[in-house]
Amino acid sequence: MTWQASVVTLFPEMFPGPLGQSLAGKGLRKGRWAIDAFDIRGFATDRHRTVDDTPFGGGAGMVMRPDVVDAALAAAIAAGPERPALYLTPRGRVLDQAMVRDFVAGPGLILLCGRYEGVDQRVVEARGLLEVSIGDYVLSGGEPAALVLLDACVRLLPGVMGAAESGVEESHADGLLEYPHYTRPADWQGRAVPPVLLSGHHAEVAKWRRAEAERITRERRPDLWARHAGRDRAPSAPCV
Ligand code: 6GU
Repeated sequence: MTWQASVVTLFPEMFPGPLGQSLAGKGLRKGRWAIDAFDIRGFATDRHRTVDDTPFGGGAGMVMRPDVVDAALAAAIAAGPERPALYLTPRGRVLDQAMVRDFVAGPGLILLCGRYEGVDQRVVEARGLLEVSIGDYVLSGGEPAALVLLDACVRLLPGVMGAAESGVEESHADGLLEYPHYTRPADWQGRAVPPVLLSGHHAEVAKWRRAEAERITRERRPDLWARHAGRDRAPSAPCV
């Protein structure tokens, strides 16, 4: 089955963009996944092809009209199997690897990209859109966020990523950041590779890598470390 992404956007020419390159692009050409972009402007009904209007209550910027966005969403929904529909917004739930794994386990995604101040909230409610952010900073639109989210998904599809990376030993797969990597030369500018990696003792190498992954996670991401350390215990209170 082809994993299908349908993107609803004012900038359809941004897709597949970088995802047409490298392993994602190869996977696309092999039919492991597919992408179609729906131009929101094509669903405007007036002769000026208006997609936005001023916000009720006043304030800066423009808001994307619910009727126009909903018509574009309807076309995207009709273009494939029943899939989760996401609205990319900095107000959304912050994307993590567990969410990516869930998305990949399904038949694909519908991705609504906002521009301006965003989309009229009623279309988000009416279509049951899941609001997703890619991090705590602000982009000028949802399109780069959709590309990031799709990259994270597509690389996990069977037959997309190379045999070298199976996706189990990488950063975030087990809730830890990855250990550091080294290759030849063994001495470079007076800097030696950690000797254990040259020892040929596979169990010792595995132990060192595990310890490094834990140390780096503890030092750099205490938030991830706390979750990792607590994940085998039952939650003491309901998680919201
Ligand atoms: Cl999904 N959209 C925008 N516009 N900015 C963001 C974002 C999304 N995620 C982080 N920043």
